Amino acid sequence: MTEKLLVPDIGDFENVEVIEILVKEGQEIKKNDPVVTIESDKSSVEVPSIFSGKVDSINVKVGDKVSKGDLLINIINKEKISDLTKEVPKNTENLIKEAEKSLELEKKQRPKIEKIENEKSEIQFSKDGDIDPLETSEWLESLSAVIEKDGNHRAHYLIKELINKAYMEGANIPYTQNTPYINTIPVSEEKKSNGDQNIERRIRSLIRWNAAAMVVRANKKFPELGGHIGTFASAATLYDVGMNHFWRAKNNKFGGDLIYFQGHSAPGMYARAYLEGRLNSKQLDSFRQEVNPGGLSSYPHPWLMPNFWQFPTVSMGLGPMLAIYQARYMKYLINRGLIKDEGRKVWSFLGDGEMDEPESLGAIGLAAREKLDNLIFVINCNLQRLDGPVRGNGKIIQELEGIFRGAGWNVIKVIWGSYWDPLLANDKTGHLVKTMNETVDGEYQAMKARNGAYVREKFFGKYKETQELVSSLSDKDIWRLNRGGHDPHKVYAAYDKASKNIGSPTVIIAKTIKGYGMGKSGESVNTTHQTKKLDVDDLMYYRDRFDVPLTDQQVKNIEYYKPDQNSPEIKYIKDRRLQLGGFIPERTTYAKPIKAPPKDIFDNMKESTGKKEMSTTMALVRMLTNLLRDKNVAPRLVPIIPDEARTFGMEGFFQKVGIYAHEGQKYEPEDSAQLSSYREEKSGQVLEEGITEAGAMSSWIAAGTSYTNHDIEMIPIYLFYSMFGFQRIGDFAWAGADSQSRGFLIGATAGRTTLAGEGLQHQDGHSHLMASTIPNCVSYDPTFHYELAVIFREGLKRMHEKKENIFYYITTMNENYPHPAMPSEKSCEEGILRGMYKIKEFNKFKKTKIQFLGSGTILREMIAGAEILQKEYQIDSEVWSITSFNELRKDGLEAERYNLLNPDKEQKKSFVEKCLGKTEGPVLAASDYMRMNSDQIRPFVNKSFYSLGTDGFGRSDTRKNLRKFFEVDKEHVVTYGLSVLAKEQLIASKYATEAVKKYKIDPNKPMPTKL
Ligand SMILES: Cc1ncc(C[n+]2csc(CCOP(=O)(O)OP(=O)(O)O)c2C)c(N)n1
Ligand SMILES: [Mg+2]
Repeated sequence: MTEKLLVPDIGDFENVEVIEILVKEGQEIKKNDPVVTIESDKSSVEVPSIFSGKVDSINVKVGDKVSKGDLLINIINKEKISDLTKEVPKNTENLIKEAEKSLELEKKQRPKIEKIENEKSEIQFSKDGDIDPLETSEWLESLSAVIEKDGNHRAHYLIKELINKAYMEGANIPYTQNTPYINTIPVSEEKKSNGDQNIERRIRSLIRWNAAAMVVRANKKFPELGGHIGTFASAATLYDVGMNHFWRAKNNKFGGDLIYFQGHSAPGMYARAYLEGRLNSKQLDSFRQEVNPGGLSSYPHPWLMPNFWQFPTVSMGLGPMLAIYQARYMKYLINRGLIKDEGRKVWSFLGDGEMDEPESLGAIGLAAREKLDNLIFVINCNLQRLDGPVRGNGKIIQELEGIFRGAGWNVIKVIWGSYWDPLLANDKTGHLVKTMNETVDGEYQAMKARNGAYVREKFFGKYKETQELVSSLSDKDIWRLNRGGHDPHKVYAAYDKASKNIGSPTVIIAKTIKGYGMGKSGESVNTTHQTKKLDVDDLMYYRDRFDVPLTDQQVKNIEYYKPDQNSPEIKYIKDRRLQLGGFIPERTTYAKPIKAPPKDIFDNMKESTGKKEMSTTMALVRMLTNLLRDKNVAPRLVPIIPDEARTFGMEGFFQKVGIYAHEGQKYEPEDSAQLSSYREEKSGQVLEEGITEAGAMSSWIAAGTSYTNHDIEMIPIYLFYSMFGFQRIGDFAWAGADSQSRGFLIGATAGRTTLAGEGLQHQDGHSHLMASTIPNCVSYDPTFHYELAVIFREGLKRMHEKKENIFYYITTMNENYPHPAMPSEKSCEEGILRGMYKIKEFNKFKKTKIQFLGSGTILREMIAGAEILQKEYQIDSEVWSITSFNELRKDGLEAERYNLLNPDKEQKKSFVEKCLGKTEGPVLAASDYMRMNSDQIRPFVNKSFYSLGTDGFGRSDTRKNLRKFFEVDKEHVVTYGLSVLAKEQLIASKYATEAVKKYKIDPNKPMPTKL
């Protein structure tokens, strides 16, 4: 029977234009196949069929205006579906089922309530302030009985219920997110390592030594090189346990765990790679000397060591956020069925000082919300940052515990080493834990800078109970009481628990000593961070401290130590890595290229839009819609939006490809009956990030480096307000570039006068200049839809087919205007890509000529100005569309450099010179950005050059008024054009003077930069 496919509910729009018919009469179509594309002035959306069948007749044509209920096509179908609203969007019932499924799964994954056969904990807490000790002990006994009989979880449940009850009865319960200042994992629950502890310690000592030697040798040679010893010295055990037992490398059977190393601990990774035979001593001697090939980079930089480092982390705060979004992206790929779920983990190593960065904590809520149990943070709490203590008057570990617990993380504190276990077990009165709780970090730090006697006096001496506790220990014994982060048993137990945790991310907060083992030259002293030179005595101490088998003379020579290939140490270290699948860190890629879409995919964008007006943002969204029909490209697109989809007219994507949500959609959206309803789905494609540019950028980097971290090439397209791009998250962009991310950044609503009403904080007049600071960023400021299409397709080809390590920054605007057809000259495409081509020539009078160079929306002002000059002043001109001043400058600089270095060879011409060399008249250039943007090509123009631009603070007003204010409207183009010609003595100056009057321009108005 024949069914009528009507225009569904499209929200508040009426009379929207049909811009594409996607089916033909007689064609067999399936349910959900797109039938037509309709476009309002804000967005374009495909209308899917709600029936399967054969297209009987098409009732609309391109250009028709339609509203809800209008007939689109008749379909001869087999199954009858009567109620339209039931079908748009897809069956809500399915969504609910999916959500229920995920709830069910979660329930299954939840750890079973097990009775844990704990030895009765011996740790007790001081009873200060207890008004009824008997009653307290009764309650505590009851609790112990519950733990004994029904396990920890039951006890936890009862406590929660008690708290709830007290709260409802009006009790003012003090809020606490903290547990006592002791290890989270009780001794009885510690999983023991099966590694050879002696040999691991020897290996660790050699790594420590070689790392320190590398830094000291470099600085002995060239004191300006710098480097850090203290950071790795504090973290060596944290890394070693991971390397020997937990971190699985990528190989042909497994995708590999991803480790974000703390930037300043890089020397330790080089020192281990040296023992593993991956680096030689010559390379170690090139630490921080990278200009010649083979040098080792100061910190993790994939750009500089592309086969070694995976993640740039040294700019504090970027690592934690990138790691969170990496873990989230890994789940995204799994949930979209693009990679297998192999239980891979993301580990991120952080400094306690680094946690001060807002970015470090900025996304921890997301990690918990998305249940990222594939993520493990390890915070190395050596209690110091660069200048001094992190929290001298407080306790960083407790502070972080509270923050992470509050956010919903699984928190594992590793504070005390095994030597403390018997003391804690004997702490019958609770005074030891009380002292631990009361001592602030400044004291803890000072104690480790002194000696055992000092610790006895200051720490254990506080209470007579604690004094007694250590009365049988010598000062040396007290000095040996170690911190958790230096105890491989405690670290192993924590890593083991973290790796098995289900349903939430884990943070391991480990207490260590900065400069561990460096003695008076560095251990726990405020200056440790910058210690990079050790004198002979210090080196001898370090050797003895870690039993490194070097003679005094070898120590004086600061020699590296590497045991023989067949030594047990080298065999062990290699065997451990073999067991874990290979070496870490290592950066490889086996991703297959994505075939760029056929040339004709954007053909419709090369035609004129006639009178129809459209913004370049809209043109871009149209292009993306086209791309979603290309079978190679479509599944690889990762559209990323920080809560601006509607601003950019992208809400059609919600239905078409869905919003990624790891739990699916547990609710029926308010707009469920509408075509562009808000659809969240487990396999959704859009990353709708909410209002976090830093988070969105982190997702972009994760997707843009997918080709190396997951061996699958993906195409991230991140759309944002251009002002909130580089300016807001420039450091992430720099790290993305270092990571060799490939993908598109789209600075939408760009241009200081084009985004009219939004004002000073929104109007971008400089993002292109910022883009130009990143060497591998290719940037464009196109005006017309065909320019955008040519640029975008080339970007796909260069990045994702040819795998060039570049990324694209393209600005798009929200001003609607008609778009002409692409000029037919063959050279046009090359010009668009290289940065300029001639778009118009006014050649009627052949007397006086001027060259206009414009980009973005201001090109249109120039074309309009050129027309006025022709019509009213008989002045000819050539108008050039500048798609990228940045690209032109790069090309110009290269030609200039070549010419200067090769004065006797044939001189190269810059592309600017090739274009403008033979033209007549002076040049006037303008864009919707600061003059510096167009001034970039000034050195390559062999004639008088003037520029206009939008220097100064933006402000809200109409586009017309703004362009007048910044002097980039057509009237100013005319006036300045005349004035330039007068200055060049090509016309009389009176024309310019008259124009100033005619257009009511105030020549005495201050520079807009001063207003
Ligand atoms: C964004 C940023 N700001 C400042 C620095 C300079 N810096 C390098 S290390 C450091 C102190 C780090 O302390 P912490 O995070 O505790 O690491 P630790 O070396 O103690 O392990 C600082 C301020 C940086 N690398 N990045
Ligand atoms: Mg620190």
